[in-house]
Amino acid sequence: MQAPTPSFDKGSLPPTLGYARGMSNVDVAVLPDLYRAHLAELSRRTDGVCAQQGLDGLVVHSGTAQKKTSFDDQFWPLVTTPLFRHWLPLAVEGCALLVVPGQKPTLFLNVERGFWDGPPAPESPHFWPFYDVVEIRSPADIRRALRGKVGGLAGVGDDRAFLGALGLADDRTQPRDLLVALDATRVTKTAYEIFCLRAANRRACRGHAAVLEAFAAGDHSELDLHLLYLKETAQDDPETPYKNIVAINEHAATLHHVSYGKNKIAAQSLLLDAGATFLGYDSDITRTAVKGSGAAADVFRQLVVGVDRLQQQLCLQAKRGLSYEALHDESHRLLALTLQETGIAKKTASSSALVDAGVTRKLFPHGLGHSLGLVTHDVGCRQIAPRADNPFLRNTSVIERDQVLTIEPGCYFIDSLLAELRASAAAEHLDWTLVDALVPFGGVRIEDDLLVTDDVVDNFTRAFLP
Ligand SMILES: [Mn+2]
Repeated sequence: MQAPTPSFDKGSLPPTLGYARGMSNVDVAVLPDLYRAHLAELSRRTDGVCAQQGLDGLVVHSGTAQKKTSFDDQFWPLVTTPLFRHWLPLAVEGCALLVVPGQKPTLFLNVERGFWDGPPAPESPHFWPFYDVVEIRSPADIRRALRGKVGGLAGVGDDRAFLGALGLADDRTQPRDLLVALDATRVTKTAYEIFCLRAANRRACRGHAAVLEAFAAGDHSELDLHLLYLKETAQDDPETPYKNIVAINEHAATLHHVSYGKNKIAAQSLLLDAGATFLGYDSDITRTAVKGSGAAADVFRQLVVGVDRLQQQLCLQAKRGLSYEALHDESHRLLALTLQETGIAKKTASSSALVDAGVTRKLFPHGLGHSLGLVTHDVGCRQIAPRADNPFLRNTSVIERDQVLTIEPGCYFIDSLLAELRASAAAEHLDWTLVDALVPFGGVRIEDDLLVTDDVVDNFTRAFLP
């Protein structure tokens, strides 16, 4: 085996990987064994895909940094493709992995460096011994190393030009059937992946706890809370798995509110949807907090408690054999009950009428959740489209053991959707004076990440955060 370039420290594994401030570090002594077993399982699954697709092997591209605009020389931070990250947590552009059934995988490691910048060091060196490393400086070097023997290979990644430069035929770069089959290999998680996803939860929960504490203690700007979260989780903004959603008051009705206000304001409610990564695996967590007094604040607080309770009920129901879409439907039934309890729905409206008339879907317009792993919204569980009344549902699979899922019901007061509701026959079911009083609170979402096991559901998030 050729040694990796000296710019990468191959050194021995540190006893712990420390991230979040104020909490004990993650013990990583188990990583090499977990990773060995992960690679064996990943190889087994990939071999199956190659056999099914009639391929001799795969070339997996790491990624190419994207320019922000052609008028400048600034680049977006590199995000490696999940196809590559499934194998190893190395964030270097222009690398490729050659995977051939029965052989040790070859890592074509791009060592071409200018003097302006350099690649980030891997978070952990545990993966190096499992690859034959060949140093390259361009796709042409890979093409030479393959010596034209690419007939039976297919290439996957973001960048068709890169794959084409390896000599792969057009119909062997990014074949759709192959990508769908590879997505499916990410649906159930290995013990290594479960370890990483749990650690990513632990890291994010520290940030959530700090932001919720600060929110309760005083007034802040959304930007202040965003920066506090980054500091507490030791993440730079581009390193988070998705842009933090930090929404005070009515901003919580904007489902992806990421344009943080810079002024300190008197807050009544806060919705924080923020995650963290661990060795390339994501967490995705949402909490909603309320403070202040008054009749409307009391009802909103009751709504937060109600959504939190139904969310925990749904987590307990996420068992193998159930279709995720049925669980999504169940979330609407439970939300209707909460609308009755809080008085948002009139006593004359039955819970089934609230669902059938579309009231719950105007107040909770997004899907119940999604598969989680190397990508925050992983796609392998949405191989078939949802029903027409669940257009944004990202998981239509049957729940199975070793899936990692989010459960994230919500209830929002979104101007455009309230206008549609007010103009419809279903308007009679709601107490509009109360709804109008709740608009300044924006909305509520509660989201946990959980692992489906044989019996009990393993909730990663609640282990670290109430
Ligand atoms: Mn989510």
